[in-house]
Amino acid sequence: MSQQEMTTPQKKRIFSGIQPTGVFTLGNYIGAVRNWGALQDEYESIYCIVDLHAITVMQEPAALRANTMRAYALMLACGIDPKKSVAFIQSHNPNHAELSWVLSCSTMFGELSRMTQFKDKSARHADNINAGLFTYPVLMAADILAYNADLVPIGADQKQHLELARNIAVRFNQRFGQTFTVPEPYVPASGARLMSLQDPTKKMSKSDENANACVFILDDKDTIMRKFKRAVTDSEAEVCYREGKDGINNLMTIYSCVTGKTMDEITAEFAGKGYGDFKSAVGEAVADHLAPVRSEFARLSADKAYLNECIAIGSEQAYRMTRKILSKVYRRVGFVDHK
Ligand code: ATP
Ligand code: LTN
Repeated sequence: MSQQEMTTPQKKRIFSGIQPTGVFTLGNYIGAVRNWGALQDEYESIYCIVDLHAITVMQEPAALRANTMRAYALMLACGIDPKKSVAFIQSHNPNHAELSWVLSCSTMFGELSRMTQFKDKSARHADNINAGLFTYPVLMAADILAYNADLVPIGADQKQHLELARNIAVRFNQRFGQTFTVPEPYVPASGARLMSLQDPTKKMSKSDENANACVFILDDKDTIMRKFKRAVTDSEAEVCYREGKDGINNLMTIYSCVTGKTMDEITAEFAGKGYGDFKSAVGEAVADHLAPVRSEFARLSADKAYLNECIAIGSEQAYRMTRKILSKVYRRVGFVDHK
C-alpha cells in the first residue's frame, strides 16, 4: 500500500443520470444537477446522460441525437467538471446493457409491476407500452451497480427505483456471494421538489405540454419573467408558507433555493407588498441564478471538438471502471471464461 493510500481514506463513490428528453428544467437543476457539481470534490463522481432510458418512450432519432449532445453540454454548463468527474453517455459503455440482462434474471415481474413510474408512463403512452418501459428500473440498477456506487443523488420521485436496485443487489449477493455494494439514496436537504407553475399540485416536468408550466434553464430573462408573472397563486395577498397555498409555497421554495433565504426572511421581505412584486423578485432571482449556466452553455456549445474529446475520455473511463465488475458477475453466475 502506498503512503498516500495509508493516510487518505478512499472517497465514497456516487453515480447519477439524467435523460436527454429535453432542456433541463429549473426542477432538474435544483433537485438534482446543481448538487452533482457541488458533490464532485467530496466524492468520486460518475455522471451519465441516459440515452438508453430515453428510448423507452418514442424518440425521433435526429432529435434524440441532438438532445443527447445538448444534455451533455448542459451537464458541463451546470458545473460538472470532466477533470473531476467521469461524465459520459450511457450507450457508449456497453457494460450497462450487458449487466442489465443478468440483473433482469434476478428481478421479479411482480416487483416491476409495482413501480409507480411504469404505471404513470404507461397511462401517458398507452400506444407504446413496450418491454423497455417495464424493465427501465433494471437498467437503472445496472447503471448504479456496475460502478459499485455507494450513493445515488436523485430527486424524491426516483426513490422507489433506488429501493428496487438495493433489493436486486442484496438478492444477487445472497445467491452468488458478495458482489455488489448496496447503494444509498442521497436526497440533499435542499433537494426540494419544484412544482408546475401552472398547476402547483403537479411536479415540474420537462415533458409537460404546457411550456408555461416550467422554467427551462436556457430560457432568457424575458421568458423567465413572463412565466413567473403568469404563475398560478391564490386570491389572498400574503406571501407566507402555509398549507393550502400551493402556488405561493412553490414560488417561495424556488426563491429560497436560488437566494438561500429562509421562509421567514422571505415573508418579512414581502410583508405589505403584493404578489406582483413578489413574482418579479422571484423571476429576477431565478434569471440571475441561471445566467452563468446559459453563458457557459453558449461557450461550450461553440466548442464541439472539446465536447467530443470529453465524451470520448468519459466513455473510456466508464468502460474501464465497469469491466472488472462485469467479469466478476459473469464468473459468479457460471459463464465460461472468454479467452
Ligand atoms: P421527464 O419529464 O422527461 O420524465 P423529468 O423532468 O422528470 O423528465 P428526469 O430526467 O426523469 O426528469 O430526472 C432527472 C433528475 O431530476 C432526477 O434525479 C429527478 O429526481 C430530478 N427531478 C425531476 N423533476 C424534478 C422536480 N420538479 N423537482 C426536483 N427534482 C426533480
Ligand atoms: N431514472 C432516472 C435517471 C437515471 C438514473 C440512473 C438516476 C437512469 N439511471 C442511475 C440515478 C442513477 C430518472 O428518470 N431521473
